[in-house]
Amino acid sequence: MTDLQERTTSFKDRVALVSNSSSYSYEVLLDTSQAVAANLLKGKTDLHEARIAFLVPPSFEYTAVQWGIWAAGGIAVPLCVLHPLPSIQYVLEDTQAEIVIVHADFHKFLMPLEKEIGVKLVALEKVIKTNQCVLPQIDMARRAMILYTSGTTSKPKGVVTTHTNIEAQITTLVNAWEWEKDDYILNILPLHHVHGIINVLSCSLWSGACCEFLPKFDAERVWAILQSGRLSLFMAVPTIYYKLIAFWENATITKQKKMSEATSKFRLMVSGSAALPVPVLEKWREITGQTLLERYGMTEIGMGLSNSYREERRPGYVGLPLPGVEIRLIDSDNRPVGANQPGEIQIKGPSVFAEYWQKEEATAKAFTKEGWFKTGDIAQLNNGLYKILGRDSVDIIKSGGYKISALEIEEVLRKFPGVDDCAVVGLANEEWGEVVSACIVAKENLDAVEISEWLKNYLPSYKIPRNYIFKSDLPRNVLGKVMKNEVKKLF
Ligand code: MLC
Ligand code: AMP
Repeated sequence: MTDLQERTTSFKDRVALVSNSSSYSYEVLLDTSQAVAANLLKGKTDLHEARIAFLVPPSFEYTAVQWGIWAAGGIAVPLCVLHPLPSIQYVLEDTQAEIVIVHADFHKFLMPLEKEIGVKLVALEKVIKTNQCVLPQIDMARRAMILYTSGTTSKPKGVVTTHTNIEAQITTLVNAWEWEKDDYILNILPLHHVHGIINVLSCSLWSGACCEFLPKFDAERVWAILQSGRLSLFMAVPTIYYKLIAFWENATITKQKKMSEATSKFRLMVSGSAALPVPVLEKWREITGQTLLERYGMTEIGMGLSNSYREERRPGYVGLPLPGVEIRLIDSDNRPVGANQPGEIQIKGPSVFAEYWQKEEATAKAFTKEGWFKTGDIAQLNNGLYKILGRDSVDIIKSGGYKISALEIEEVLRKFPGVDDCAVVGLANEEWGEVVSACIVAKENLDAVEISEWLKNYLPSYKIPRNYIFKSDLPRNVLGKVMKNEVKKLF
């Protein structure tokens, strides 16, 4: 068992999860995850870091599978329920996962991959059925999870974290935000990224608290749950706060009053994964009385910087390093910068990931000689708190809290018949942070709707461009490189 699982033996009778209208105690979670482990081991003593992929919507079963893989000594590879087949195939091939645990809703969808790449589909019901065996001792230095993140390469990279990394990512937040066993949180985030997996689900379970799942965001349903009186915590990306505000604004005055009263009682509300626009923070404070705590994180590091739980939360700022996180800001000549000067955020500490899966060169490139992880984000220290200024790459887009590689979309777009060349950029937008937008050079007249429909075969909805323009050429510098900032101006 991992430390996370061991801890739960002290809260056995407490409710761990609320999922599909049922409650599950820590004891049931532990027993079911041990059954998953036994069903995966099938007589073996240890999975020895075999990659076990799973396509299961956010739920009790998702959690039991994740814990079961860990208990059996495997590496958990959560797949995204929104991804089309080619994106899933890429992850399965990259991790060389031999099996995928599949929820019944996705079985038919994944079936072609059994033939195509020889992966074995295992039905979720089979994996969670009662079973027992002696479980291996898990060394905390072992690899635990691979999450895929888009970056400055066209294909996403697998971010490998060990059990030690995960524990450090959890405990720093539990301490800083004073999680306790009486907390109750709603999870509305996807469970193939750290925000949902670590900040919400794992922190809750570490604390003996309760996590309720709502697998698909819906402003009306979220408002109903926020008003139920059972929640103490809420965490989301800025787009979700934007959408909740829009719903509140459209409600009657009587309903608005009820919503405001209920949310004013929360212990803590957190925003992250993308810059929180100050007007959104201010509006949320006006309607709920809650000053959102903004924090900064990344798949590779968990959370790095956070505004204070007890002291000043400065709008537009992300606060100070979390306990155990070392941070420095570095200029383009690799020298630390002083206060009020912009520099790249570099991070060190036990929460920083181990490696990009089977990408030695990319891993080496991501760290300095002294072992600092280079985030690519630019920040500055003003009056004692950090402010994020942006990123060093125009090829990374953040939309709805998802990190998206412009290069990945361009590579697919270039295959659309008639597309000669293209440049994908993120256009600033208060609701989405940035909106994916494509400038296309075409041999013939092309229809944007047709392009979007075709792209959906290869990319999830959040990566599909929402704006298109057609030009005879792309703006380039003297070296022939496309100037993305000029492309943005064309829209
Ligand atoms: C969807 N739509 C978009 C869009 N996504 N439009 C523009 N840009 C986008 N990115 C449109 C759809 O086409 C549709 O339009 C409508 O919005 C509803 O679509 P949906 O698919 O139902 O969207 P919804 O479920 O509302 O999604 C919004 C969301 C989602 C905010 C809930 O994006 C989300 O879950 N984001 C969280 C991502 C996350 O967890 N990131 C953390 C990464 S970890 P129409 O016209 O059909 O209505 C990380 C580290 C850290 O970053 O620091 O945390
Ligand atoms: P991901 O790779 O999906 O984990 O996204 C991590 C990236 O999200 C970081 O590198 C930042 O660019 C961005 N990010 C996360 N939190 C914040 C924040 N509070 N403000 C601005 N950007 C953020």
